Amino acid sequence: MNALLSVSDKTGIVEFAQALHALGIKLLSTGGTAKLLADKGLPVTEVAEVTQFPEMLDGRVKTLHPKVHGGLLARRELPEHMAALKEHGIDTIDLLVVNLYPFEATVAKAGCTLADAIENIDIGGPAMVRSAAKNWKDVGVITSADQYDAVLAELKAVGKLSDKLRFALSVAAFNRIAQYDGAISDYLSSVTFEEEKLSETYVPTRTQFPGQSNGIFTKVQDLRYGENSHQQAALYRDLHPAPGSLVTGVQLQGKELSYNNIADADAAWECVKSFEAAACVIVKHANPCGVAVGLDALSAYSKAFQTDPTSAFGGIIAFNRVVDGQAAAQVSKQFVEVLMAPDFTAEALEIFKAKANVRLLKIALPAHGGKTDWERGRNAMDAKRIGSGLLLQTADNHELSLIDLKVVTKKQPTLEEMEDLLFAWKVAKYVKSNAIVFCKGGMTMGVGAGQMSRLDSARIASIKAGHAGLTLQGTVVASDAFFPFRDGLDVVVDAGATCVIQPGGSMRDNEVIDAANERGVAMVFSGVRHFRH
Ligand code: 93A
Repeated sequence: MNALLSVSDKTGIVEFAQALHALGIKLLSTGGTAKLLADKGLPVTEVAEVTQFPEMLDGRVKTLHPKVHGGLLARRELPEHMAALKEHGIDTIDLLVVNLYPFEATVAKAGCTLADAIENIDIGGPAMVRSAAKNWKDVGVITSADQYDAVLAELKAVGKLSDKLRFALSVAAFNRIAQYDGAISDYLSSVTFEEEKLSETYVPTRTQFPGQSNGIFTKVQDLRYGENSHQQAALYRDLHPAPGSLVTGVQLQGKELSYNNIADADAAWECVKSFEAAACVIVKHANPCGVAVGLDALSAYSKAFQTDPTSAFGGIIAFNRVVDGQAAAQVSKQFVEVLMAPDFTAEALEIFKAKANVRLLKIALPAHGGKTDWERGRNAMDAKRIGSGLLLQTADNHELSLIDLKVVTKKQPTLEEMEDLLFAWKVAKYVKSNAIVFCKGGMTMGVGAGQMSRLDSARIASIKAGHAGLTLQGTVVASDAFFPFRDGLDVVVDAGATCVIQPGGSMRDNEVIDAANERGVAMVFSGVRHFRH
């Protein structure tokens, strides 16, 4: 048996080669890899010796040779293939170990020149991987150090690889090549071509579309079904997920997450992680049905639950604080589908053990005070599938601060109201449009979501508050987009709101401001809209 080893990332390669050698497998290798193995005392033949052709063009041509590809591609069961190998003095290559030039890591470095990026496009490596993966019936192809153990285990046990493992390795190899080519195409498409600047030291300007690994996804798992049981589905994640995103979490217990669980969990998690104070978000059908901040997880949850106990049944709950025994005991009184938190105390875990179906997810929060959007765990892109197409946009990462607010009425909001306005505004961003969110004392008091008419969202929020036994007297209200007419404002003031936040920018802003003054309420403009469709 012959193995060809050609790796850029040399982690574990010496030990792996030693194990192959101990099994009597002959080692072939390219320049750098061969030198490392020879230095460790392993008998290794250089590919250049086999091809009788030196590595040339600064290593650009090392393995692109019929003696290599013939050895990889020949079908062992076809006598004419084997005769051709014999005629041309070619040995079979039965095991290929390749990892590619580090293109992704190179372009991820700040200040990477175009020349450096191009030089890190591997040609010979992927060519060999494709040859071996195509001929999976006869060749085992290893494209990651993670696979060394499984391959050695089979070789040691039965002296050869099973069809099953060779096929799995082939699939993994083609996935890796697709990912690699995706990274190259993604990078090159992001480069703004500036002819006048081209030189060896030119660091290209890159546009955001497509950018930074967007468009390159890896499959996490197949899901049992999609939004409905007749739909197939799988979960993919960005090649480089933002720190603190849902896909970086680990499931500690509970049934497998469903498609809808994941969609709702993401909505809850994205919302809860936007708060610095201890917060709890309860989501149903992709909309928050209770959000609150409090002194700790327990108090935030107790407030959030009050908003809409009926909808909270079977909800998806997210915390941005460690869930302790007290919070766990309270939460476990309700039926919950998924529970997310940065961590759970041992006491909390013990309580949930009795509820084996509850899916517990532990997700690290992104670091506060990160310098870049990335470090702060902000997602770069947002995508929506349309019939045979894809809508891409940068994610809605806008954050409002006090100085952005413009009071447009005679009445000024109180300090307390200002705080609630900012809270309500934050929540409204995560509610499907048209969104109307009543709040008071750091909790949602009524949420109207996803209606085609803003008026209906306002009415529904107020009806729901009534059902929950809450009064909207003295609440603040956030509207994710402007009121086109005064009627929407009248509905929320009739319901009890005394203070309103909305983007402003309507042709009839004056009519709405006059109405607010007439009704004696305060109104502030945020200057930004948060549609979420
Ligand atoms: O420059 S290449 O595109 N041309 C080749 O013919 C070739 N053959 C192997 N890159 C090539 N490789 C790559 O070299 C492998 O994919 C691997 O990443 C690397 C190992 O080189 P060395 O053994 O010299 O460190």
